[in-house]
Amino acid sequence: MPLVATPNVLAIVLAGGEGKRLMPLTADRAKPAVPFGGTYRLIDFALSNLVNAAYRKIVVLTQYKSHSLDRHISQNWRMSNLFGSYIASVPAQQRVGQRWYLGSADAIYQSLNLIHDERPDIVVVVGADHVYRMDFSQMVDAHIASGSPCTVAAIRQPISLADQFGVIQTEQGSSRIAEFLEKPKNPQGLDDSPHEVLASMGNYVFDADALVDAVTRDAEREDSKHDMGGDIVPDFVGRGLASVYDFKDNEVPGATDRDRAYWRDVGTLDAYFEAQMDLISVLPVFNLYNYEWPIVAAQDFYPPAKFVHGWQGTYGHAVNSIISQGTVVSGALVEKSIVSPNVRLDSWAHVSESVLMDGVSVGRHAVVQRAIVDKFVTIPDDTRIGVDAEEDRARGFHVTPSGITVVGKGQTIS
Ligand code: ADQ
Repeated sequence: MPLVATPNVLAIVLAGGEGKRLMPLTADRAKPAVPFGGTYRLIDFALSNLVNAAYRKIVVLTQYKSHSLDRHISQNWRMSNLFGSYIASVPAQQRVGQRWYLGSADAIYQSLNLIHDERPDIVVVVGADHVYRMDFSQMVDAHIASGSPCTVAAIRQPISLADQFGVIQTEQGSSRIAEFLEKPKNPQGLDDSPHEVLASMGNYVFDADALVDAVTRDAEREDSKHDMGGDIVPDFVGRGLASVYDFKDNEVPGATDRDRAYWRDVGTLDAYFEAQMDLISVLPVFNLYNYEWPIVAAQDFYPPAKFVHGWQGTYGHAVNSIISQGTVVSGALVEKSIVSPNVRLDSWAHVSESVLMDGVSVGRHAVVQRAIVDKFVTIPDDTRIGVDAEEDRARGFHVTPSGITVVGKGQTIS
């Protein structure tokens, strides 16, 4: 394939995952649409990274409960198609038969018309459910320099998490991938660090023709799950055609020593919760305020957040917290929490170490601690959430292994 100095790059964002481990937050929405950090959705990290890297031809492949994701993309990521720029959400269309996407590789296979139409040199394929900053153009440069048709972005992770990732072994002294095991049970640690593995980040760069060939062959295979990590990458590796791109070589402008090479898979409720608790620590590892590589938040037109005295002169205040626009803290105390737009907190309410999503209302004297409360839940006066795990389970709330109570969208609380 002739590679030109500035290759024509098409970006494909895989956004069709169910995110079962984030239930109940994914009961009603796709995982990439799960709200994060007050005013973001998980997909905003991948899209911001692509746009900041000056990639402007982006298709988002959606499938599972995609309504709120589609709406989010059309409202917040509309791009003028000047000079051929676009961010388009593409739902599963059953182009190759009466079935929805099987796995992520099938999603690409069923959308090959997009590649045929765009005729890119390079296709960047990224997941939509991680929190990080990454300049994909540096990975594309490394891909071209390596001469491999397939490049996999990788980061070191604790060996205890290996069964959640594709684990990579490279040839000695080379970036060529010798072995790729998808979610292995007993992987080998790294030579220089036995307690770590080199994990795939689920981000790939392909020569376009090689990707088309691989997903087309894969579609014929009956023993395939049609999965990028489980089938397509191992196919390239088996043919000796895959290289690794080490995420620690990626430098985004404005990064601090603390957040350089920060990457979080927020695929479990506990990881999702912890990543948000990091944001509200005094010195967070991940810096939302790096405007040199902005992460674009939802563009809603709410009034500013407001803090007022409530009943009997109660003091409305918040500390070590993110409070989003449209929220009114009336005589309540908020500590170490993420409060999304349009939340109401009433007198004597005490919210700590919690994530409250859009439109939640917290009544008088209510106590909410170590909890995630999904959109538009009304917490009546005097209610306790996150105080007694047994009580929470009995009321039908989910309690995570580390004791975080999750109240799903639309759950009623008595
Ligand atoms: P997982 O995240 O477990 O592992 P998967 O569930 O396929 O893999 O999700 C990857 C991305 O594809 C997500 O953004 C998801 O939303 C999307 N997706 C899944 N099925 C899809 C479908 N049918 N249509 C469209 N999009 C779909 C992957 C890799 C591992 C790697 C981890 C890193 O397989 O090798 O280590 O990501 O987190």
